[in-house]
Amino acid sequence: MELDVSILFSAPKVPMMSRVISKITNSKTSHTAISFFDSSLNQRLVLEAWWFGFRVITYEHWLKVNRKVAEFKLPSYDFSSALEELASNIGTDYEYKTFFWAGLDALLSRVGVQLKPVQTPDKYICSEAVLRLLKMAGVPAVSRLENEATDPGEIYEIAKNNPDFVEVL
Ligand SMILES: [Ca+2]
Repeated sequence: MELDVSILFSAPKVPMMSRVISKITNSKTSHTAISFFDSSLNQRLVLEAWWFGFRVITYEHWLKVNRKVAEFKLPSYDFSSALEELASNIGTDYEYKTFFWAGLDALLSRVGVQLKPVQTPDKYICSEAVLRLLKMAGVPAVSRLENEATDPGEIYEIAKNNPDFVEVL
Protein backbone atom coordinates (compact mmCIF):
# COMPACT_ATOMS: atom_id res chain seq x y z
CA MET A 1 0.00 0.00 0.00
CA GLU A 2 1.35 3.40 -0.95
CA LEU A 3 1.45 5.86 1.95
CA ASP A 4 0.93 9.59 1.92
CA VAL A 5 4.31 10.54 3.38
CA SER A 6 5.85 13.97 3.72
CA ILE A 7 8.91 15.47 5.36
CA LEU A 8 8.35 18.30 7.82
CA PHE A 9 10.76 21.04 8.84
CA SER A 10 10.03 23.24 11.81
CA ALA A 11 11.28 25.70 14.37
CA PRO A 12 10.30 25.87 18.05
CA LYS A 13 7.19 27.89 18.74
CA VAL A 14 9.05 29.89 21.39
CA PRO A 15 10.48 32.81 19.34
CA MET A 16 13.57 33.31 21.47
CA MET A 17 14.53 29.64 21.33
CA SER A 18 13.93 29.65 17.61
CA ARG A 19 16.30 32.59 17.17
CA VAL A 20 19.01 31.00 19.31
CA ILE A 21 18.87 27.73 17.38
CA SER A 22 18.88 29.41 14.00
CA LYS A 23 21.92 31.42 15.08
CA ILE A 24 23.77 28.25 16.08
CA THR A 25 22.81 26.13 13.08
CA ASN A 26 22.60 29.02 10.63
CA SER A 27 19.26 27.79 9.34
CA LYS A 28 15.63 28.70 9.84
CA THR A 29 14.78 25.12 10.75
CA SER A 30 16.01 23.18 13.75
CA HIS A 31 13.75 20.15 13.65
CA THR A 32 12.60 17.66 11.06
CA ALA A 33 10.03 14.89 11.20
CA ILE A 34 8.06 12.45 9.05
CA SER A 35 4.35 12.89 8.48
CA PHE A 36 2.07 10.17 7.14
CA PHE A 37 -1.58 9.35 6.96
CA ASP A 38 -2.61 6.21 8.81
CA SER A 39 -5.82 4.89 7.33
CA SER A 40 -6.50 2.38 10.10
CA LEU A 41 -6.59 5.21 12.66
CA ASN A 42 -7.89 7.73 10.12
CA GLN A 43 -5.32 10.21 11.41
CA ARG A 44 -2.43 12.17 10.08
CA LEU A 45 0.50 11.18 12.29
CA VAL A 46 4.05 12.38 12.85
CA LEU A 47 7.02 10.11 13.46
CA GLU A 48 9.89 11.99 15.09
CA ALA A 49 12.98 11.62 17.22
CA TRP A 50 12.15 13.84 20.18
CA TRP A 51 13.91 14.43 23.51
CA PHE A 52 11.91 11.66 25.18
CA GLY A 53 12.52 9.15 22.44
CA PHE A 54 11.47 8.09 18.97
CA ARG A 55 7.71 8.52 18.91
CA VAL A 56 4.48 8.85 16.97
CA ILE A 57 2.08 11.71 17.73
CA THR A 58 -0.82 13.25 15.85
CA TYR A 59 -0.11 16.02 13.38
CA GLU A 60 -2.45 18.28 15.36
CA HIS A 61 -0.36 17.75 18.49
CA TRP A 62 2.85 18.28 16.56
CA LEU A 63 1.59 21.69 15.39
CA LYS A 64 1.04 22.72 18.99
CA VAL A 65 4.77 22.66 19.70
CA ASN A 66 6.18 23.31 16.23
CA ARG A 67 6.05 26.25 13.87
CA LYS A 68 6.10 24.61 10.45
CA VAL A 69 8.78 26.07 8.19
CA ALA A 70 8.21 23.80 5.20
CA GLU A 71 6.77 20.48 4.12
CA PHE A 72 7.85 18.36 1.17
CA LYS A 73 6.46 15.32 -0.61
CA LEU A 74 8.48 13.02 -2.83
CA PRO A 75 5.90 11.76 -5.32
CA SER A 76 8.25 9.41 -7.18
CA TYR A 77 9.08 7.33 -4.12
CA ASP A 78 7.25 4.64 -2.21
CA PHE A 79 8.00 4.93 1.49
CA SER A 80 5.93 2.05 2.83
CA SER A 81 8.70 -0.46 3.55
CA ALA A 82 11.14 2.25 4.70
CA LEU A 83 8.54 3.62 7.10
CA GLU A 84 7.76 0.15 8.42
CA GLU A 85 11.45 -0.52 9.02
CA LEU A 86 11.95 2.81 10.78
CA ALA A 87 8.80 2.35 12.87
CA SER A 88 10.25 -0.83 14.38
CA ASN A 89 12.38 1.53 16.51
CA ILE A 90 9.47 3.52 17.96
CA GLY A 91 10.06 3.92 21.68
CA THR A 92 13.85 3.85 21.57
CA ASP A 93 15.70 6.61 23.43
CA TYR A 94 16.74 9.85 21.79
CA GLU A 95 20.38 9.75 20.72
CA TYR A 96 21.89 12.34 23.05
CA LYS A 97 25.40 11.25 22.12
CA THR A 98 24.89 12.38 18.53
CA PHE A 99 23.26 15.60 19.67
CA PHE A 100 26.23 16.58 21.83
CA TRP A 101 28.65 15.25 19.26
CA ALA A 102 27.15 17.64 16.67
CA GLY A 103 27.68 20.63 18.95
CA LEU A 104 31.22 19.63 19.77
CA ASP A 105 31.99 18.87 16.14
CA ALA A 106 30.71 22.30 15.07
CA LEU A 107 33.02 23.95 17.59
CA LEU A 108 36.06 21.83 16.79
CA SER A 109 35.65 22.13 13.03
CA ARG A 110 36.36 25.85 13.42
CA VAL A 111 39.85 24.96 14.57
CA GLY A 112 40.28 22.26 11.95
CA VAL A 113 39.60 19.20 14.11
CA GLN A 114 37.24 16.53 12.73
CA LEU A 115 35.47 14.06 14.99
CA LYS A 116 34.32 10.61 13.97
CA PRO A 117 30.49 10.40 14.18
CA VAL A 118 28.78 8.17 16.74
CA GLN A 119 27.41 5.04 15.02
CA THR A 120 24.07 3.89 16.43
CA PRO A 121 21.65 2.64 13.78
CA ASP A 122 18.69 2.19 16.16
CA LYS A 123 18.82 5.44 18.17
CA TYR A 124 18.12 8.70 16.43
CA ILE A 125 18.28 12.44 16.50
CA CYS A 126 15.54 14.02 14.38
CA SER A 127 17.56 14.48 11.21
CA GLU A 128 19.00 10.98 11.40
CA ALA A 129 15.53 9.41 11.38
CA VAL A 130 14.49 11.44 8.34
CA LEU A 131 17.75 10.74 6.57
CA ARG A 132 17.50 7.00 7.16
CA LEU A 133 13.94 7.01 5.79
CA LEU A 134 14.96 8.90 2.65
CA LYS A 135 17.97 6.65 2.10
CA MET A 136 15.98 3.44 2.57
CA ALA A 137 13.46 4.69 0.00
CA GLY A 138 16.38 5.26 -2.38
CA VAL A 139 16.39 9.07 -2.64
CA PRO A 140 19.76 9.83 -4.29
CA ALA A 141 19.89 13.52 -3.27
CA VAL A 142 20.71 12.57 0.34
CA SER A 143 22.93 9.55 -0.28
CA ARG A 144 26.14 11.44 0.55
CA LEU A 145 24.88 12.86 3.86
CA GLU A 146 26.17 11.20 7.03
CA ASN A 147 23.33 9.60 9.03
CA GLU A 148 24.75 10.72 12.34
CA ALA A 149 26.30 14.03 11.34
CA THR A 150 23.68 16.00 9.43
CA ASP A 151 21.49 18.74 10.83
CA PRO A 152 17.91 19.52 9.72
CA GLY A 153 19.09 22.63 7.88
CA GLU A 154 21.29 20.58 5.54
CA ILE A 155 18.39 18.31 4.57
CA TYR A 156 16.18 21.38 4.16
CA GLU A 157 18.67 22.98 1.74
CA ILE A 158 18.64 19.83 -0.40
CA ALA A 159 14.84 19.59 -0.27
CA LYS A 160 14.49 23.19 -1.46
CA ASN A 161 16.81 22.67 -4.41
CA ASN A 162 16.19 19.11 -5.59
CA PRO A 163 13.34 18.34 -8.01
CA ASP A 164 12.55 15.02 -6.23
CA PHE A 165 11.19 17.14 -3.37
CA VAL A 166 7.94 18.95 -4.04
CA GLU A 167 6.99 21.60 -1.52
CA VAL A 168 3.49 21.37 -0.07
CA LEU A 169 2.20 24.93 0.07
CA1 LIG B 1 22.09 7.00 15.60
